[in-house]
Amino acid sequence: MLLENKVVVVTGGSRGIGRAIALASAREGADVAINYWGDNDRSYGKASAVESIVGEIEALGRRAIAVEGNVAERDTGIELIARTVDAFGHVDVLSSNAGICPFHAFLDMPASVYETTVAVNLNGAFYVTQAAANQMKTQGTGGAIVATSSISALVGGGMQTHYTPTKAGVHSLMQSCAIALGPYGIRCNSVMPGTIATDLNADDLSDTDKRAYMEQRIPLGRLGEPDDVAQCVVFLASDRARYVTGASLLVDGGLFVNLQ
Ligand code: RM4
Repeated sequence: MLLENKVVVVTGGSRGIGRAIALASAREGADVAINYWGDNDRSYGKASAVESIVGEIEALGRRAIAVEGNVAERDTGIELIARTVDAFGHVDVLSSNAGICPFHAFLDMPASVYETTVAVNLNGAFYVTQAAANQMKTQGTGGAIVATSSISALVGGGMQTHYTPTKAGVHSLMQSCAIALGPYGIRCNSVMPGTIATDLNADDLSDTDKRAYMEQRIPLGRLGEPDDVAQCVVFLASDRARYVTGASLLVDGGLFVNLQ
């Protein structure tokens, strides 16, 4: 078990990639604290997304708590870590995963769309990372922080002018935190998912031409699945990556390198 008896905190952990990270962590022996913001997703049957992910983790014999909060607000990260320590006694891993991508044209983008995307994706990552790192420093036994950046940290999107800078910022945040936190034995890395089929891009990919275009651009021939990313997060969080910090791992089926 790669995360035996570890305590893993996952922001945006009730759906999409975050849900897969929470489940993969539990399968590898971790107890999990899930942050979420809003719980109106009924695609998991009668139970809400939060109820169902907590139930799935507990069915694996691991413990789970769910803490609601908007990561864009600094106190959310502080409260999330405090609730985790209250429940499980310590924090070993942070998956800073929460993010939004409301596709929108650049020229008429309202300030609210831009500012909310920056607040959730970048400010949120900063605040939660800071809260987790302070707890890990206090514990004195190191830790691992894995942020969900994106292929979009490296390349652009015409409908993502607000979004791609935040993912580049998350990538850079991990690089700088690797330096700042290395002395405490805290490793900081990012994953860079390509096009992963989640509710984040369900509307965008409901355009069958767009979906077909993306699929044919990917050398492995398929869109990614949330667990494709979660497995890489588990690796970076685990002791197998004990000498890896400040790194980023593309999880994109070869999309980034595929010019022709
Ligand atoms: C990713 C990448 C994908 C998009 C999602 C929402 O960073 O840009 O193509 O579908 O964001």
